[in-house]
Amino acid sequence: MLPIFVAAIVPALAEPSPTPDRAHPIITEILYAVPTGPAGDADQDGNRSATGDEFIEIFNAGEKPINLEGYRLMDGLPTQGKAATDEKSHIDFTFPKATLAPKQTAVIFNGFGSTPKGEVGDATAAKAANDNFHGALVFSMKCNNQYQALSNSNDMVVLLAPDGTALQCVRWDNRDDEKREQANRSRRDTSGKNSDSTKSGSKNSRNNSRSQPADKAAPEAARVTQDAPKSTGSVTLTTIEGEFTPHMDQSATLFSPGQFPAAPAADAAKSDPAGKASETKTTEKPASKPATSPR
Ligand SMILES: [Ca+2]
Ligand SMILES: [Ca+2]
Repeated sequence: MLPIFVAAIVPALAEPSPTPDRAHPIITEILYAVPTGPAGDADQDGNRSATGDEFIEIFNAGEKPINLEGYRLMDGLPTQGKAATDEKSHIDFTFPKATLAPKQTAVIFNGFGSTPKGEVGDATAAKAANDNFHGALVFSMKCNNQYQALSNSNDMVVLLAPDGTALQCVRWDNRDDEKREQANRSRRDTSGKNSDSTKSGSKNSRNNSRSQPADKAAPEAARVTQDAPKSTGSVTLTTIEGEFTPHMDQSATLFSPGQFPAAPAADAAKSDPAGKASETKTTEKPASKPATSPR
């Protein structure tokens, strides 16, 4: 009897899931475009940094603790024979051993030139839950140059399982149609002159992820690929099954690192660190990036 039973349920289990797998962490919020002024101080270190305050939030939506060791966040996928980390401009963070409890979040800050408030782990070791961020496990990627950041106009974040499976890709493209077409034309010209896609997939490809076959490509390879909108604060899921929306639309605050789901708009002002950040008297540092940077 058992073999028949198993045969009957296997096809159902093999159906592809349209939503992220709860056995793994799920990307629930991304701050890729840090707001200007003191309100952009997402990591609560007293300074707003266009790069350092960027963050990615993941969430354990399942019923069991998840060991984060070996999970990896990247801003693209490695291609055959070439890691996406060849360039110093890429985001690439692999988690150390750390237990993410059910319903707990982890917040991974860019960390360039900044140190998030409270207990902060890094790629070598986790620290205790951080009460400044709703009890999240907080990490710093300790990015060491201003170009190691998420593009405000066109980029992606990919979460990989310890076995290398691309679990979830969240991408955005805020270029207008003309700029996108220009970039695609330029890419086609480049690839016409140079058939080695690994070479053409260098700096140029960072701005062409939708159609670029090189190191920033292949969001289609992820089990789940989601499009995120343009946003003046972070982009966030409202539910695990939902879509990414501007955080402001969800709770009238710019971001809520460590809190998922975001508080409803009525509660947001008293519970959200973004609200506190906007009241904190901080001196805004000029953006650390050149004015021409699209990030
Ligand atoms: Ca950015
Ligand atoms: Ca900061």
